[in-house]
Amino acid sequence: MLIFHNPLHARHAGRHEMFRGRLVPCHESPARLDYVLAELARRPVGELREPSDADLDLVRRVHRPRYLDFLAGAWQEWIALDPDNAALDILPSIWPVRGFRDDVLPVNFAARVGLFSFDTGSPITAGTWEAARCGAACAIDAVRAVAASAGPRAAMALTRPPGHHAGPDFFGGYCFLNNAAIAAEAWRVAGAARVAVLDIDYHHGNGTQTIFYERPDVLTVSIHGDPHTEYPFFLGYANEHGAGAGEGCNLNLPLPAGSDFKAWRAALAQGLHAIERDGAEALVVALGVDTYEGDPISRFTLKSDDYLEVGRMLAGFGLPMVLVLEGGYAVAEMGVNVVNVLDGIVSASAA
Ligand code: Q9C
Ligand code: ZN
Repeated sequence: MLIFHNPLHARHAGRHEMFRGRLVPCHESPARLDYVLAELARRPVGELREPSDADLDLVRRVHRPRYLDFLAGAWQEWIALDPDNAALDILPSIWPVRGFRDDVLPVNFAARVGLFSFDTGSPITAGTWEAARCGAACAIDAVRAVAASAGPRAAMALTRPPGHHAGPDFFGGYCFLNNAAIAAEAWRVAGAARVAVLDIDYHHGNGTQTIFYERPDVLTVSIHGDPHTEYPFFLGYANEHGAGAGEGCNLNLPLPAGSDFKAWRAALAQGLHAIERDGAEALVVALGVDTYEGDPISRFTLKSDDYLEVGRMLAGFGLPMVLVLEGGYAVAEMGVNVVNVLDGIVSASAA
């Protein structure tokens, strides 16, 4: 297995997210990826590679130019307001909710931070754009490797910040560029007629769903904590099936908080069955390991060994596959859980 990792990931290092009226340390930290790399050093289930530069034309097929321009320049604007801002994260303070216009582009910086965001948990820092751009490059290169005729059957984009909550022109949920969506788009451009995105992060992949909601060529499937009680609350319900030309091309499989591996595995089998019926030629897996029993912000109860079985089920499905790292906040256990998925894939493929 080829593993494209993001050497610039630590340039995105948020200090604080808002929780119940307080600024608390960010759950989404550089240490997360360092633990995965350390476990890969112990158990080399794949070959590590650095990505080339991101193909921004491809990124622009997923994200709107006005949003990319904002992300690329946000930090410079922030410190131009006040040089002392360099010691602080950018967080939003106002949003255009129902009744406001979202087609205007205010000059005011705080107004644009709010226009392009949906929560107070996703700080922009000095290196957020560079880290996110290099992460997108990992996703693109992973697809190009697998799509090549003599390529491997599976590759991984091992990166942070994660991506699946980021939409066409918004960030949130610790996500800025939607790496899984960019991977799916890269696969369409590389010639796959139909692509499926299977999102197994604990949280609904609202950004990915929104990006492809009206498109018939990309099936989006997400297994996640029921949004009646779980983040992101305002999308991810079972009755969201896609719209227009994309009607029938979105499947949400919400499970109650507290669900165990038995219930989760049944949902995975159902999701894979839907992908098989759809006729997708390629699979993008948005891999979050915040389904783990010890995750500090999530409420499923998967155990570390279960991730070996997850990998075997994905490999057994047989489609060419690119995995993209999403969430997982039990930082010290994160390496074992991610590498277990890869180990499961590699051992099943060798068998
Ligand atoms: N007090 C991903 O897993 N809210 N994002 C957490 C914790 C945000 C998760 C609140 C959760 C976002 C990629
Ligand atoms: Zn998550």
